[in-house]
Amino acid sequence: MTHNATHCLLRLYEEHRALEDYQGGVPRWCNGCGDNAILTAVQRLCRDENLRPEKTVFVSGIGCSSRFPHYMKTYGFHGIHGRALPLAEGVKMARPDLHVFVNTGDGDNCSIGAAHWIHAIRYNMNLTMLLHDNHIYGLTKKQASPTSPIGTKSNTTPRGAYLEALNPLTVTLGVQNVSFVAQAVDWIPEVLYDIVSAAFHHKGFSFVRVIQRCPEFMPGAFDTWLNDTQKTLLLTHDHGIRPSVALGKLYRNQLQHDPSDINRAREIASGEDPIPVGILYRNPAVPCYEEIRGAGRQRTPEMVRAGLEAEFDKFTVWPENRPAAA
Ligand SMILES: Cc1ncc(C[n+]2csc(CCOP(=O)(O)OP(=O)(O)O)c2C)c(N)n1
Ligand code: SF4
Ligand SMILES: [Mg+2]
Repeated sequence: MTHNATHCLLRLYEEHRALEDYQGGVPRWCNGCGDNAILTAVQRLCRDENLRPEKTVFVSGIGCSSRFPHYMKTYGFHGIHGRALPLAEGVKMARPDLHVFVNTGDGDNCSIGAAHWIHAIRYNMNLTMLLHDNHIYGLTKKQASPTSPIGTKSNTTPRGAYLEALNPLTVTLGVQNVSFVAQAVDWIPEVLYDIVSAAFHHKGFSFVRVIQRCPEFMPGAFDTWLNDTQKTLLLTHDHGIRPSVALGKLYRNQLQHDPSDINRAREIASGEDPIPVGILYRNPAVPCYEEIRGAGRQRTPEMVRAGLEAEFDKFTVWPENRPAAA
């Protein structure tokens, strides 16, 4: 065998990655925490897509769910509370060639980070966002979040949450330029994987809400859906999720939904009993901000400095003896 052929074979061998190639630190989440299922789905996706770890970034805010980047053997940025999206947008703007994922919680994204969320939808950058929605602030030990159902007893609402919960699906579907919205649950791994995969392949901002169990602070909160498969409305379509025969037999409450129909998506998103699971909306034709703005143009530090100097010069008050322009 020639040297070149050996080299090619070695490269092929090296470039086929296994699950372990994406497994970072040992997760510190509680036993039974739905975040574990989300991590598994994402690691499987990375392996199946053979993503290059050095070309993949996970960006998060603060919360139990936001510990996600530590558990991936890729690049990562464990950011500050509510700011996962602008950080991820900065990464994508500077390096559009990277695969950028965002992991955020219902508190992180829907409370302190809500303004960034709205604008991220409108900017439609090519990012995959996973909203780990356990209906509670987990890391800080049980405060009500915007998605806590009315009546939820917590440290901040000892007599029960006063307000109707915010619906992240209808919010997202209401914003200009929305291009991908899906809902998964941590306890149906097949659909969770298919949705994460569809979101990854979507060109634009893909918003995935994953209903995530928190046995520590919300025990039993999702039992209605877990105990009765009829309470789940599985959205199926040739352009959406196509469940396996076995899953189809288990989840018989199904609806053929064309994800290009935004009005129908909004109607379905409003329903909570049964809970819709699948792809609600997809429109790959919405332009991405980084393309409109020509992100990633190669600029040397000298070019950046010269551009800044020129901007500052516009506002300079020159002394009487202004030096003659060179
Ligand atoms: C500016 C700021 N305010 C408040 C906090 C405290 N804090 C940390 S995580 C968190 C809520 C996390 O909830 P969520 O995003 O739902 O994540 P989970 O732990 O449930 O995964 C809060 C309020 C903080 N770290 N920084
Ligand atoms: S507190 Fe809840 S969200 Fe946090 S790790 Fe434990 S089970 Fe998961
Ligand atoms: Mg939470």
